[in-house]
This record gives sequence, C-alpha cells and structure tokens, in this order.
Amino acid sequence: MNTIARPLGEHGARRAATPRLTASTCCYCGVGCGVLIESEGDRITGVRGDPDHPANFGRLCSKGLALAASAQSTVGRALRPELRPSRGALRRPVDWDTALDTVARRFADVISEHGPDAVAFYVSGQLLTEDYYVFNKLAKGLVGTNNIDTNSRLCMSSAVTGYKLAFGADGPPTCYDDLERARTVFFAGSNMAYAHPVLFRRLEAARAADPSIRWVTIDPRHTDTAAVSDLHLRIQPGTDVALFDGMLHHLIWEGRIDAGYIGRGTEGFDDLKRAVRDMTPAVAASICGIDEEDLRTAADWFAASPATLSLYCMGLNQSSHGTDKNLALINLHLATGQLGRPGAGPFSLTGQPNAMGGREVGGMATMLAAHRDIGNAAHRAEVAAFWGVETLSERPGLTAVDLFDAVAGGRVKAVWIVCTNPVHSMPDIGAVRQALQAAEFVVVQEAFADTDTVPYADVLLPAATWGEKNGTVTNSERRVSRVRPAVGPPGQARPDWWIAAEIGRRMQARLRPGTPPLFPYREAGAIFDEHAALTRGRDLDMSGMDYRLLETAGPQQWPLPAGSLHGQARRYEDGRFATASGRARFHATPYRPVAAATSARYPFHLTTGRLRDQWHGMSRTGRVVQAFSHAPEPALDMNPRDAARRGLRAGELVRIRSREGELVLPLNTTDDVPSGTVFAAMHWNGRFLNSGGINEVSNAAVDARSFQPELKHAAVRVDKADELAWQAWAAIAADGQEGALALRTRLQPLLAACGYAALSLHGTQARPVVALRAACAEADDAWLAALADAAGLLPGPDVLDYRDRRRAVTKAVRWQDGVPAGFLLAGDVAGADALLELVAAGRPWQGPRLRAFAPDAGAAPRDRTVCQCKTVPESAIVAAIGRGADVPALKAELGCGTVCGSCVPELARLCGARKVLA
Ligand SMILES: Nc1nc2c(c(=O)[nH]1)N[C@H]1C(S)=C(S)[C@@H](COP(=O)(O)OP(=O)(O)OC[C@H]3O[C@@H](n4cnc5c(=O)[nH]c(N)nc54)[C@H](O)[C@@H]3O)O[C@H]1N2
Ligand SMILES: Nc1nc2c(c(=O)[nH]1)N[C@H]1C(S)=C(S)[C@@H](COP(=O)(O)OP(=O)(O)OC[C@H]3O[C@@H](n4cnc5c(=O)[nH]c(N)nc54)[C@H](O)[C@@H]3O)O[C@H]1N2
Ligand code: SF4
Ligand SMILES: [Mo]
Repeated sequence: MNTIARPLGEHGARRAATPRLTASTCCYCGVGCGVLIESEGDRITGVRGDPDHPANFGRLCSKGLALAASAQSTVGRALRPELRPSRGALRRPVDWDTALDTVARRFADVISEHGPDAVAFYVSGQLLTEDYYVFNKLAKGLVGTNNIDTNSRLCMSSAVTGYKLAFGADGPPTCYDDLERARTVFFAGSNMAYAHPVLFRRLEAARAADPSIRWVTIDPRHTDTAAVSDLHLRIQPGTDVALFDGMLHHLIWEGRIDAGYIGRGTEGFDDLKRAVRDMTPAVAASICGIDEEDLRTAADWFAASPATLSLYCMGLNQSSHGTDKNLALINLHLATGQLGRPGAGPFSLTGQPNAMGGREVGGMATMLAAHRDIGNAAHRAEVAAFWGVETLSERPGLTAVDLFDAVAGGRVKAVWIVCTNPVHSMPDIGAVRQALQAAEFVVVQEAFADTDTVPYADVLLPAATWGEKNGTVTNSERRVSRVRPAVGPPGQARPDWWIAAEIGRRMQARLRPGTPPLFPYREAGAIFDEHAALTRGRDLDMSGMDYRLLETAGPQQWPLPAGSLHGQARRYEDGRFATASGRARFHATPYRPVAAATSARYPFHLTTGRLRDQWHGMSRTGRVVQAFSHAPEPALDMNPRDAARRGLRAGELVRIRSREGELVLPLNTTDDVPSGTVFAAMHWNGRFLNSGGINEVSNAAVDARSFQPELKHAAVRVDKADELAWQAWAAIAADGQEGALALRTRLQPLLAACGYAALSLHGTQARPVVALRAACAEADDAWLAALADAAGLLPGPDVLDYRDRRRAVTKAVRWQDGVPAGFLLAGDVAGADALLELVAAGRPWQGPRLRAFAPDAGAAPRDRTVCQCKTVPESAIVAAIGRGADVPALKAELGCGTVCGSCVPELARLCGARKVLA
C-alpha cells in the first residue's frame, strides 16, 4: 500500500491548502488507468500514473498525461444552470432550485398527460457507476419506463449481445494478466496502439521478452497496430464474419478443432458445422479480398498456439451484423478450446471508462440492473421488490436510434441527455438535430457549455467532471476502481448523481406522493452499496465490495461475493457457463454485406475511427495544444491511386456526400486505406468545423439484435469542392489556455458562413496559437472584417497589412515584442503553412518585416509531432532513421518514445518502412 491520500468524502481535497496527491482513475478509455492527481487548493497542478494501480502500474498514455493541462481553465465550462423561458428565447441563468423544479415539473407533466413512455433518457458510459445507477432507478423505478439508453449503444451493445448469447451472461471471461500470457494475439477491428495504448505497452513488453509471440491484425486500414503485426489481414470492410467462418471451415476440415472441449462444454456445434460448410477458405478469402494462404495461416496460428487471445473493438461492434461478428469470433475460441485458461479467450475491449459499469447497473433500454432482463417477469419482480416499487415496465425501451426517431415523431416529448453529445456522435446527425428541434422539452446535463448538443437544451444542468467527482468505474477487465475528487467543481456545477437524485425526489413528490423515498442518498458510497447489494447472487455478484474494501485492498474485479476479499480474474475456467445448461452455445453466423452498399452514385466505402491523441468530441482534449500536434487538421484519407484516378490532389478540399448529408474536408492521400475505401476521424465537430463532422454522412442502419448502428460503414461519393475558390487562413497567438479558449469562442461563430472552415490549436500550452482555415465560393468582405476584428488583425501600428482589392487579396501580419504573433491571408494563401509555423514557433523576427509575406518566410515546412512528450517532429525521426537508427537508437538519440510510449508503434513502423524500402 502506498501512503497517498485517498480521501473518502465528497470534495475531500477542496479544503486542503498544501499540495496534495489524490488517487483516482483516468476519465478516458476503458483501460482504466490509475492516476495520481496533484492539486493545490482548488487547482489541479499535475497528473501522473499510479504505480500501485493494477491496470497501468504507473504508466499513462499521451491523453492521460495531458489531463492536468485539460483542467487549467474554466472558460467554456458549464458553470450555472440555465433555462430557456419560452420557445425561441435565449437561455438565462437560474438558481439550482428553479432548474431542478422546472425539470421535475415538466417531466412529471408529460408523464401524467402522455404516460411514462413519453419521456426518455439518453446517458453515457462516461458516467460513474453511482450516477448511472441513480438515472436507471429514476427511469425504470420511479417513472416506469425503459426508455433509458446510452452512448454504449453506439459502442458496446454488440459485444454485450454476443457474450450473452454465447456464454449466457455479459462480460469478458478474460483479464489483463492474459495480455502477458497470450502467445498469439488477434487484434480484430481494434486499433489498440491508439485506442488502448497502455494495454498495448503491456503487449509490447511481453513480445520483447518473448519474440516468438505472434500478432495478427484484422483491419481494412494499415494502422500502426497492423504495421507492427506479423500478419495483417486487410479485409474488405464488413467482411469479418466471412473471414471467421472461413477460418473455422478450414480448422474443421483439417481436424484442428478441440473435440474434447466442444463435447464437454458447448452445444450447437453440429448446426454450426453445417452452416460453415460452404464457406471454404477460397470463398471466404475472395469475399474478404485477401490471400487464401493468409487466411489459412491465421487459422493455423489461432488453433495451434498454446494460448490465443482476441482483442476486439469497434471494427466488430459498429456493424449492422455486429452481433454475428462477435459470435463468429467466439465460435472460433470455443471450437479450438482457446478460452478459460491463462492467455486465451475472446476479450472485448471496452471503449469508455465506465461502459462496463453501465452494463452492471442495467443502464440500457434492453436490460435491467445486475445483468437481469426486462423480458423476464421474475427479474422484474426482484428489482421492483428491491427498490420498493410496485412493478417495473415490461415494455422494451427505445434504443438510441429509435429513441431519437421517437423524439422526432413526437412519441417522446421530453428527453434528458447526460454526459454525451449526440449531435456529434450519433449516426446521421441531421436527423438528430431535427429530433431535438421537434422535442417539446430538452434537458442537457454537461460539464462543458460549448458542445454541439448544448444549443438544443431548454435546460442546461452544469455537471462536475473528472478531478471533481467521487464514485467508481469498472474497466475492461471487470475491475472496479475509485474515482476521487482532487478539487471541488467550479461555479455551481454539481455531481451527476446529485442532480439526478434531486430531480428524482421532486418528481417522486409529484408522481407518487407519500411513498418511501427512492433517492435518499447523501453521498456516493451509499449508492454504491445499494448497487452492490442488487448484484447479490448474480453472475457479477459484487456484494462483497464497498468503498472501504476498495480503499484497503485496491481496485477489485467482479465477481466478488460477500465474504471474499478478492475478485475473480478469469471466468469459465471450470468450463461451466452462465447458460441454463451450463454449456456455451455455438451460433451459426451467415455472412451478410454491409447495409449501405456502394453504387455508381456512391462508389466509396467510408469508415471512421479514432486519432491517437483526441477523445471523441474533443470537449476536453480540444483544450490542449499538444493533443493537436500529431494530427493537426481534419482530413479525409484516400488511397493515392483513387485520388489520381479522380484528379484529386492532397490538401485539396473535397465534398463527401451520402444519402444522409454532406460535408467538406481536406484530402489526405495515404496507402493506409485500401483502394475503394476512405477514412475520416470521428472527432471533429461543429466546435471546430463549419459542419457537424463525419456523422453528417453516416447512416442509421442497426444490428437487428444489438441495435448498434453501423458507424463503421457508409457509402459515399467524393468530389473536388472546386467551387470554394476563395480561401482564407489566419492564426493568432493567444495568452495561455484561457486566451486560446476565449479566442476560439470568438472565432467559432464565423465557421458557419463558410463552405469549409476548421479551427485547430498549435504552438505550446503556454503560448497557444489558434488557427483558422476557411474557404468560400466568393470573397466576403464583411466576413473578413469580422475575422480581422475577432482575431486582433485590424490595421494598426503592430499590424503590417497589404490589400489588393481588385484581386480580393488581403494579407496581414501582427508583431508583438518583435515576434510574429498572428497572420491573415485571404484570396491568395500561398505561404500560409510557413507563416503558421513562424507564428507557432514564437521566435523574434530577423530582417525586414515585409519578408514575412514571402511564401517561404524563412521557416521550415510544417511538421507533424510524432512524440508529444518530447516534442519530436517526424522530420527529425526520418532523418535519424536515414542515418541507420532503429527504435532503441531513436529513443537514445532523440528521446522520443521514452515517456508515455504512445508513439512507439509509429517509431517501429517508420523504421520498418525503411527496411521495406531498402
Ligand atoms: N485516442 C483515443 N482512444 C480511445 C477513444 C478516443 O476517442 N480516442 N475512444 C474510446 C472508445 S469509446 C472506444 S469505443 C475505443 C474504440 O477503439 P477501436 O475500435 O480500436 O478504434 P476505432 O478507430 O474506432 O476502430 C478500430 C478499427 O476498426 C477498423 N475497421 C473499420 N471497419 C472494419 C471492419 O469491417 N472490420 C474490421 N476488422 N475492422 C474495421 C478501422 O479501420 C479502425 O482502425 O477507443 C477508446 N479509446
Ligand atoms: N462516425 C463515428 N461515430 C461514432 C463513433 C465512431 O467510431 N465513428 N464511435 C461511437 C462511440 S464508440 C462512442 S463511445 C461515442 C462517443 O460519443 P459521445 O458520448 O458524444 O462522446 P464525448 O464527446 O466523449 O461525450 C461526452 C460528453 O460528456 C461531457 N462530460 C465530460 N465529463 C462529464 C461529466 O462528468 N458529467 C457530464 N454530465 N458530462 C460530462 C463532455 O464534455 C462530452 O461532451 O461516439 C460514437 N460515434
Ligand atoms: S490508456 Fe490512456 S486514455 Fe486509457 S485510461 Fe490509460 S491513460 Fe487514460
Ligand atoms: Mo465507444
């Protein structure tokens, strides 16, 4: 045990005057790394990895390390409740009582008039378990509706459905220890190098210790994960089921399956065998667009390895047949007995920090608390009795896509959105906007005031966020960790559970006056105890867990029934599953193509995914300069051959169109995407773009069993946006994070008027530079004047400017203390890259100022930062590799990859690329 302060009470650290350390958990991905937060008074001053936490043993990735930087300013935070007094009016600040009473009254009125299913809750896998529990009880226990769904529907629901169908219960059978014990690792639709970096570090270390360990990546894109794998199965998007079925066919007919395991612990194999009879390796390979030999190799490695671990994520789940993709992979594990022992098993990586906690509390429209089912009368009765309510609704709730459809259609009149940004992250955001516009009453509970969903709020409820909250989260290996507050929330922000409980109390007084209080909580620990008690006797039994145990014994895995002191690392080791028969079930999984077929009109297959250093809608990472340095601007990735065929050049603006909508992005050409497929990062949204981001063009097709949308696949066309002939670039150095956020807020309203516009951050955290790139169909003087005004680039003593009205060209550079501190180019943007580099570098200017307008401007061309921790640009790495450096030499010479390690896969890849070329 360490001696670090682990305060028990709410805001325990706020009163502390001296620097202190608070042990908590990272608020980003499902790895669930332990962090130590340094704080002084009400300020977070630093974050480092908790050496005692069993997920990361002190490590953090680039995002975790930037957490303190993300919490430096309250500019842009939601700081007080706001209320729209009438339709069309602006929201006005109100006190908490008014906000809470209004939400309770409006919800209660709708329920009384139209019934409980006329309201809905759309919540988040980033809530803490305690928050989640209260919302679930509010919806299902008090209101009596199952209309509570969550962004986990966009993320984990196919994995949940797959596990339940195959094993009888949700949750992975595996644990992190298996990462070190696996001898063959399959990354299936997972870019783990970016999305679960600290676990990838553990895999790297294991392979460094035992180079015979094999890695196989299944991904249409050549990701950093694929680049460092021994075999990359570069399948056509959406064809995983054919691949897995083809692998199984090969193993069956080669006699490589584990008949003993199949006989002892499973059922349904004969049906499956019949179902894959026609999916020969040759057929499968041709559907997938890969070599038959590679398919056979992958299958042989899978079966022959002493321990095969599959790590899978959105490439499987976000599909109109995501459940089948999960089941087909699980079939392989069951058929080869690669399960229930160290290093082997199907390991679904959870995306969000508490997607697993949400599943525990049953916080989705299709489940009840503690892995119980809505359709099961006994389960409903158990939960109703536990909560002390008469009955629970047996009507299935609305899942995410249907939920917003019902809002649009008027069946759901009031919706309460918590800790998620659907106007960015849902498929077909045009439809979501229409729904929220049509709704009678929209509540948004957010930590940040400037997300794309907030404008639709009739009531904005300001939430406390990471660093300020108290509770628990459960990570990918079912491990429950404490989240502790290092500082108090700013302004009037409050913890999510508190807001839910306060409104719940008020609604109860209206809907069920005189009944025993459902929300008596005074602190988070009491909610956890209630949750844990409700799991008693269930597969996830954590009735032995409470804050005290987590305090003394550290983070624990479930199951951990009352009386035990430690959780269970691995499940199903005895070969008995949670099904009625105790046997795992095989499921036949016929291959089906993606929902949105490409056509002559929409010839490209669009897939989407994550960048290394950004998190979703960027409400937090978008405040940190270094989060932009690895991928500074949004882009559409296209194979160079496809681009050449269409006469498109890198850097040009292209218009991406689907049946749902359109947006404009700059083109990036790269062999990382195969011919016929294009890729865009999912992060950029209306805070940074003139459009809402890539979900303008995604579609709402869902899996028939998990209801998870096919966010990985859309059919699009891509054309040159050559009507956007008039371009403008601007960049302005700001005074620290506060200054940069304030400047971004001033510039943001200018985006909408453009055919394309993007904001990004450059420079350093101490001297951030806010950059704007824009393009319009024609010159717009009024817009330009507004930009110059907002950016402090109006003519003046420190601004050198040049105008050619006839050609509609404007150029201006601003100096501050002899340093170029901002520029604006419009009409003719040659040299904009060099000027941006100059302003970002912040060095004093030598020579005549007029020379700043010359296209080369004396600065090196812009460069990507590969290593964020040591600020090492790609050019320096490529140069060192040219001199013969390998990864250890790069580390020694340049320092890159020596701190968080997030760039190590890319370093390896850059070195490997040289080998291929040499
Ligand atoms: N840096 C960073 N890390 C994150 C997040 C973040 O926002 N930023 N978010 C977290 C969350 S919530 C999640 S859910 C996870 C997501 O983690 P991942 O799922 O690993 O990340 P993605 O980039 O969404 O998608 C993974 C890969 O799926 C591939 N893919 C697309 N279509 C197919 C297909 O049909 N078959 C196969 N086999 N692959 C396909 C894509 O090319 C992509 O490389 O990341 C978590 N970690
Ligand atoms: N095209 C495409 N779309 C996708 C995906 C994809 O791969 N491709 N991935 C999907 C997946 S897997 C996911 S998980 C979703 C994620 O999509 P979202 O859920 O929309 O992602 P975030 O931007 O993380 O939204 C969380 C919000 O909660 C706010 N917040 C932070 N802390 C707190 C808090 O403590 N309380 C409250 N009340 N609010 C807080 C943040 O400011 C932020 O706006 O996106 C999905 N959308
Ligand atoms: S891997 Fe990175 S983002 Fe994920 S929990 Fe750990 S530090 Fe946070
Ligand atoms: Mo996710």
